[in-house]
Amino acid sequence: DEREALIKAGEIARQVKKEVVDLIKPGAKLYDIAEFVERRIVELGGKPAFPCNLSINEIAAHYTPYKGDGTVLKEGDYLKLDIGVHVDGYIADTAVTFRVGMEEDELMEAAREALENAIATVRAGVMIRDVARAIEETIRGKGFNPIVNLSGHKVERYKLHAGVSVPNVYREADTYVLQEGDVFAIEPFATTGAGQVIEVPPALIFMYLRDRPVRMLQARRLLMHIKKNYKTLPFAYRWLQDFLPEGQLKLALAQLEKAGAIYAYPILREVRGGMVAQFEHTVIVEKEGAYITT
Ligand code: MET
Repeated sequence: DEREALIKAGEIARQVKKEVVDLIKPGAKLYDIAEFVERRIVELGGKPAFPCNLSINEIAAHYTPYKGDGTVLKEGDYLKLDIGVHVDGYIADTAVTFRVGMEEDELMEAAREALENAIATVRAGVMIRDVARAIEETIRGKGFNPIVNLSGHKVERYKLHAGVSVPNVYREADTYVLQEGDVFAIEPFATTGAGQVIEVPPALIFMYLRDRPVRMLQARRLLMHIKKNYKTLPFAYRWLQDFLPEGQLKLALAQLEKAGAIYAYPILREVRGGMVAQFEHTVIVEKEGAYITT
């Protein structure tokens, strides 16, 4: 059933997080890490719910390598590894931050403790703003800034972002009351910067939105391929690099985006270039607490 699939997806995510630790070292290629993560997810009986996100330093989220990407880890880098697994559409979304070749520092600790404190507030009947307050107070209490325009999110079957957000800051208006059985991805982001992200090109991650007419034959073929293979979940540019040659692929994706058939996720960078740390778990809301699936 539903809960079983959520739990299985979470177990796979947890296992892959454990295995990937050995790959995180200076000189490692982001491409190899992403391919390892996604291959292991499949070998363990799941599917990627979204491309393995590997975002370094001031990049907060939504970077995923492409074929030919030469990016390597350097000692001291803050690497956010954000993993998504689904089993029959039931999603586990989890993230950790590594400091390459170094121990956890206070910035990472702020994000990690914010996640712990946020989860400690979760139970049916609690308002989102109370979860958000725990995040904000923990991060500010350690002298860092929460990122105001990033948030956790409700998760539903084949829907990674199901409408309700869990911000990193307290806002009076966030009065949604957690319901027993709700699934939420909670993901505090702490930064040494101003606490805001901006979108920067290129987009390396996309998501199917709706069927739209497009002129280019290859774009129509691509849209059918995307819909069939990834449904309504985000997919990587990398996953399509064998489907079409680079020039055609870029043109087709641009046309599909312009037509409103797909959504493009640009890379998210801290506005002042501050370092960013993130920790994330997926939880099922219960009467007396939270069941952490990841
Ligand atoms: N887990 C991240 C998020 O929820 C990345 C998904 S891929 C766009 O936004």
